[in-house]
Amino acid sequence: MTLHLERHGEIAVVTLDNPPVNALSRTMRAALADMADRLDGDAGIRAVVLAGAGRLFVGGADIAEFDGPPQEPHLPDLLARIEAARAPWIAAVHGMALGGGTEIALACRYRVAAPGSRFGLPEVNLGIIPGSGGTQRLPRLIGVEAAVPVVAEKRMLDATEALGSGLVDRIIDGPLVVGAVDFARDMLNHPLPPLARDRSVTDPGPAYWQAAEARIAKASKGQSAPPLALLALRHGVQHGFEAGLRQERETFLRLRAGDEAAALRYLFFAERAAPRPADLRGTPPRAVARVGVVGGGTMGVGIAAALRNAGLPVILSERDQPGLERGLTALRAVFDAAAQRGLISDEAASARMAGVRGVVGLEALADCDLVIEAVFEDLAVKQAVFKTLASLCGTDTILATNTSYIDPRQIFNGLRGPERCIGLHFFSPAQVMKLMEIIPLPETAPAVLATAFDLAANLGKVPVRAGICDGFIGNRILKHYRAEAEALLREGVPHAAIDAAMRGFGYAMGPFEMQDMAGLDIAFLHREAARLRGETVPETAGDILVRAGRKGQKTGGGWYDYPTGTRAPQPSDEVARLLAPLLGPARAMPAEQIVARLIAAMAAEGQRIIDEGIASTPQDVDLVEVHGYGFPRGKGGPMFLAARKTITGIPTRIPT
Ligand code: 3H9
Repeated sequence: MTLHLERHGEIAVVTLDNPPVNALSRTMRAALADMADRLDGDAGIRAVVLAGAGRLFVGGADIAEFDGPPQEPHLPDLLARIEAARAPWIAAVHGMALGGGTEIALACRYRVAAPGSRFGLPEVNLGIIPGSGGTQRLPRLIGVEAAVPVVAEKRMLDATEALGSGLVDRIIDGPLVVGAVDFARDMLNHPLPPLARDRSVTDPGPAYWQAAEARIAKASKGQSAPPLALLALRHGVQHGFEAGLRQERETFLRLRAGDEAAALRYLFFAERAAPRPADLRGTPPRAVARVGVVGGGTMGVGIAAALRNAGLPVILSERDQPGLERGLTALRAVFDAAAQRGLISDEAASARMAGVRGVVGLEALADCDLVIEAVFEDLAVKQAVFKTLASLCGTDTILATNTSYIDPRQIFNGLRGPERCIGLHFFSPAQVMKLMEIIPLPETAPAVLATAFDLAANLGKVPVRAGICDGFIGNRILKHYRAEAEALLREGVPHAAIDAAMRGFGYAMGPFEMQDMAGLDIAFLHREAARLRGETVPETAGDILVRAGRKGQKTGGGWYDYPTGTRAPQPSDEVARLLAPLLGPARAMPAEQIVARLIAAMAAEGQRIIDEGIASTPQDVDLVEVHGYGFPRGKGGPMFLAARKTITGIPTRIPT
């Protein structure tokens, strides 16, 4: 960490140099406070330009410090010190100013920016609100209506918008610091504008606040920070800067010390560690320019869409023309839906489809750098696909299977060049779900593994390496989650109560509702296959329902009834009758106890998975749950909760 000082005549240039993102760590804050004192004492200095070294201005406060108590000098005090400086400070922003980075710029007398630079207050992503005046200074500079989306809804302002709204005073084409020094010289001849804190702000009135409150509450899906960020901003608008600042700081400190912020910080660092496993450092990935996808079903279409969304040309292969037509139609529907929802333009939707070549058979995949198989989950079918591919493709074509359960060693057994084979397990819908389980074989070459991680990064996925076992990480835990839910059911807890408890915890749906949506038959067939292999798999309640034709929403009923045309679950008399012999006497159980039982079961299996080396870290297990299975982000993950013991009822020692 260094703070550089250069003098350009009467103008001082102070450059923050704290790689990788110039975070405002305690030492950086202390150095800046000392620098402010030093420059105030230097009568030859009439203005100070504050810039950042490297690829961005400032990425915010140092998040790594948030697990401990706040340490002096506090950022709000440093910003007040900069505001009180004898010579005006001018923030020169390039790349990004985020969180405390935007806040320090707001405390400066002026702001100049490089073209393309962006300003944001993404604190709510970390379960906190801006804690150094962002909720107070921004509305005073750009108005309430423009500030609310930035403060509470993660909206970023690019340099042009920032200039238009009054956040930025000048966009500097050419070298930023040179331009900022010129700007400073120009400004010496003008009276100083008021500081942001001293500017007036107009209250937009009750109708505006009501609408903003409703919008933000809806979008924040139970997370507490966004509505509280709005509240702090509103308090300052209605009660003055100092009162607003006090409310902001009090809220920031309370949230910072809470469980939700701890969970979100934990995931922030886990997500950044995941794409860069230590053992692959120094192993360059291979270039992937031509990708083939085998199978035009739901998974193949989703994978093809994810590849196209990342700009990769795709060859989609099906075994016959009708299958290919269905796949291409489904793929077009994905892009059209994205255009209809305003996520991409109509032209972009057409361009994405134009980058797909549909083919019948596997011959056209011979020249691909990577082929991802997403055919029916059947060993013999997958083996046949790869046997043909291995005979068509060179040994440098990476062959990947999207199996969700089958041992990839069996799928690739006996193939030429096993070092180019790997499992890439996407989650449905693959163009949406962030998780990608990467399953290397013992023979997989490090460069192939590195290519898989690189591909995940290009697709915007969260990669997690998994060892080989039944269901890898995610589906193995899912099995135990469902088994525990069924154990509760047998103890007499109604399945609707179990679903409601898990929804209350933060899942979009409970375990039984989820089975109804995904279909009960897949897991049933999986159990039946194990039974056929001679394994002892006890009859489950799910088996009873499937045998009665209740496979979920698609058959109009599973755990619940779904009267024609609805997706809203209704209690089912038939289910009650079918399961009556299996269930204990009806019993009420508090929701927290239900949640604790299910999370404990997940954490216990997660621990076994780590102990067996199937997952490398508890963080990896939690990333799988959060990004592949809908575990509520604000809760961190089962391993996080088990380690923190924040849920009553989770055993202090996870049984192994
Ligand atoms: C805040 O400011 C609170 C204030 O309101 C009040 C305070 C009183 N701190 O993402 P990357 C690390 S809260 C510490 O891979 P990219 C990151 O862990 C903060 N470390 O790069 C990684 O480390 P490693 C508000 C940080 O180019 C490395 O930098 N700010 C921080 O894809 C590279 O990160 C935010 O929420 C940090 N603030 O994206 C912004 N930021 O190499 C959070 C990054 O060891 N950061 N690191 O794994 C980001 O959104 C992205 O990192 C950024 C760069 C866009 C900056």
